[in-house]
Amino acid sequence: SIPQPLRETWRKLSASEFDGKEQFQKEVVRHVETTLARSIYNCDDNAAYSGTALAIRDNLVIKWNKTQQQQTLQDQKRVYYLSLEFLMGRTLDNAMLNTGLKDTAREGISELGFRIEDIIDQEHDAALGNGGLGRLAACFLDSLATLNYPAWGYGLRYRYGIFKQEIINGFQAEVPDYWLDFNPWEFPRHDVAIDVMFYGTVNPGPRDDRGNIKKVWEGGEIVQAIAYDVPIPGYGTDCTNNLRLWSSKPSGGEFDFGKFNSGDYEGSIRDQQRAETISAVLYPNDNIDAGKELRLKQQYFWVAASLHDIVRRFKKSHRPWKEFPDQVAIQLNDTHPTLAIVELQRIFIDIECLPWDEAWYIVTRTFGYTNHTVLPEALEKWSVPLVQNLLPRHLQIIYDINLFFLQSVERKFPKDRDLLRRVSVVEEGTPQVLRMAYLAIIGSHKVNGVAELHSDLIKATIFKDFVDIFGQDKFTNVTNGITPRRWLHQANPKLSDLIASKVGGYDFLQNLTKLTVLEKYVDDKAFKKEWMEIKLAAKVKLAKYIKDTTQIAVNPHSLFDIQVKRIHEYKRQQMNIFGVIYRYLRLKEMTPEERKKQVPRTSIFGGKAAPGYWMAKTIIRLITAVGEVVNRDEEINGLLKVIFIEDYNVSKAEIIVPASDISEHISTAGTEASGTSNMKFVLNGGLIIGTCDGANIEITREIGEENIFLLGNLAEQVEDLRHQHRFGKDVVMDPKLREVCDVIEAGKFGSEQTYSGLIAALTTGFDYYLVSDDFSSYIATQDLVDEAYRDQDGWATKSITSVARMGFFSADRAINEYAEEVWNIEPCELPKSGSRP
Ligand code: KOT
Repeated sequence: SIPQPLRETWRKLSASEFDGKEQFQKEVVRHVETTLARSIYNCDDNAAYSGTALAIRDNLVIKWNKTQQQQTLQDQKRVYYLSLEFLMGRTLDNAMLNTGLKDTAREGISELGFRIEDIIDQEHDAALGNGGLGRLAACFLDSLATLNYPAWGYGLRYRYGIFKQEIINGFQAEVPDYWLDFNPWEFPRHDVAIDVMFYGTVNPGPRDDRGNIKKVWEGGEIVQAIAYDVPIPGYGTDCTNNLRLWSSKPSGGEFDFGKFNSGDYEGSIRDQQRAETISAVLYPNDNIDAGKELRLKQQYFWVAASLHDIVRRFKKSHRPWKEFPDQVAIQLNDTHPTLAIVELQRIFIDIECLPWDEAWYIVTRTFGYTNHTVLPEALEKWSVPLVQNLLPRHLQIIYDINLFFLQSVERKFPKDRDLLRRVSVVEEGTPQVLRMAYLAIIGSHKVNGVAELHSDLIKATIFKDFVDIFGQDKFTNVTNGITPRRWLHQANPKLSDLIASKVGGYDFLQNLTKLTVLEKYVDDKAFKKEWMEIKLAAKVKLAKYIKDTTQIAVNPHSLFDIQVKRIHEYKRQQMNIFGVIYRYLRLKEMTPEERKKQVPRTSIFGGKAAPGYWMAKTIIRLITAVGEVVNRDEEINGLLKVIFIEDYNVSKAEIIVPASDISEHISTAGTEASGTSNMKFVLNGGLIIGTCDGANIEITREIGEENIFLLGNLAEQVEDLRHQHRFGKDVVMDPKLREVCDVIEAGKFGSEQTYSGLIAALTTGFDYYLVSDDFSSYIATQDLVDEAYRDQDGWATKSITSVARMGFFSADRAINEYAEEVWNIEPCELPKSGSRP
């Protein structure tokens, strides 16, 4: 260890955080002039962003180092959150708010000739995720740090995040998202390099201590994982956790010098590229399993590197292996990291030479598994030949895990052959496939769904047999949450300030149930007025954004009806746009006098379709085509506008979410596990129209039925309805929907051939998502929305009451539930430095 005098010298020289405006400015200018080698003469917004980010980063890094030292010293149990996706969005604004430096930065930067908003706007989103699952991981990191939990995230450092969406001639086109040009928020750790092997063979090796012949996996291809660390600051605390992202490169340097020197320059480059391909690109699928080899490689690469890192850290403490689950909790964000279970078992039995049972006991106490979907097409299944080839030793271990599991089932339920077939990790067929969700359940001590209905559904349907086998206690619910720091304070500072002025400061951002105080003000005229003015200002801001990007003018006084999320048939954007068409047809029939009485509406859509998902792309095309017709129809005269916002992402959500009057969460009942944008919209004073699905149900329970517009069939009716569509005689389509289909087929929105798939899904496709069953209820409920909106005072009451009752949906609450029920971890307090707005 380090001698005392040396320690003293270091302590004296230790970097310290800047304090106050002048020091901040000095740091910005220093970074602009030295780190960036620019000057006052060529410091544009982008350089000012870089300088500001680097200055803020310096403070962040100091807190980060202290936190990591403190956590190492305390040596408590840590949680490792394994997620293939972290949809972080922008960092600078969040870092300033969480560290309490925003006001300092705003003033400081303005004296240097810049507007903080313009600078914040320079940052490229970190878009390493598809949608809800990845954004949840990001919200959870924010809460873990805010609540001082010792926690690390582990993910992949994709060179390309989710593609950028362009709308060309009304259709989606995908453009690569190269985001790493300048990323001040990551720190390469070239010293943390881990070799990961693929392919190869399993051969008998020497005997171990107990005389068993060891299995040696060897001769494979080796790829190196390089760690890139990202600091994750908590709000109102110095706790700054770590997100470690792995990047792939060939092992043994730039390229194979053997090949290079023998003249095979191309070959050596090819090897390099093959290795780098692993972390090159995020798979752009949400709620779909594509089953590609490169994806399996990504999964193993990331899982192997992360576990190696975790095990190495544990070994430094020289504790016995049986204490591993007292030090380490690993949460699997869906089944994507399920190989971690197998890899840890492999490390224990093949490398650390633990007996199987002892190893398996430790493994199963370490892992927790969160399920995010019941959609059959999203449940991961890996082809056995693929796994055999890429990870031969892991396949053997999976077979053994499965064998011992099936033996235990056989003991508990003797002679139930069908049960064994149903719960086996290996699904028979050609080829055989591995059911990763089953492996995740068998290897974990807790399995959770993400909203009450969803958790009940998985127990009653896809995992029913496992509840019978393992008992109820293994299965639990942790309803999702969102971070109020980003989704209220950062996205909607005016609303946050107004709330703070009534509930006694900004404490509510760390204790969201304090919002209940707002209910006292529902009858306060002045408060209500301010509340609605803030909503209007947010709508004006969005209207400006729409004007700037689409050239279409929308009326901020119209009802803003927003549906932004991944485009998917189960989320039913098609029902929304059919409803818009229906509304358009009614408006066209009206006399000018009748039209004057209508509530003007702006229907706003946004979201990406998976590149290979034709139906989703067709839905986008229909939305843009309806916009082309409706927006330029002078007879309609602004009573209806249809907008598709290109390239929906986190930073755009921060503009869109505060601006809704109503947002749509209208998935077929039982299909949306939770949804989290529903929570974001309500927290910002928007009402919702939605089905009895996912977290909508709990939102209704919290805010009251009178404050939400519910529609459609219930989850328990879905199976029957589907059966009727398939086998019922003379099923006639809802006449309102028929009318809509007719105008589409008559070519009102361009060639009817473009939409033939969409129409066929409703007819010959047996309407799997039950659009025709819910359409009439949807239309009727939209009429109720119009009616309610006419009464602006009543609307304001609903809006305020809803926000007041949203405390439950803080990600802090969700994280505390995981900490207590799943991870068994305690916070690691750091000395606190001041409170902040
Ligand atoms: C599944 C497979 C691949 C990629 C993504 C998924 C996925 C995404 N599964 N569920 N989600 C969403 O997760 C959110 C967070 O829990 C939920 O709110 C949402 O309902 C899921 O669709």
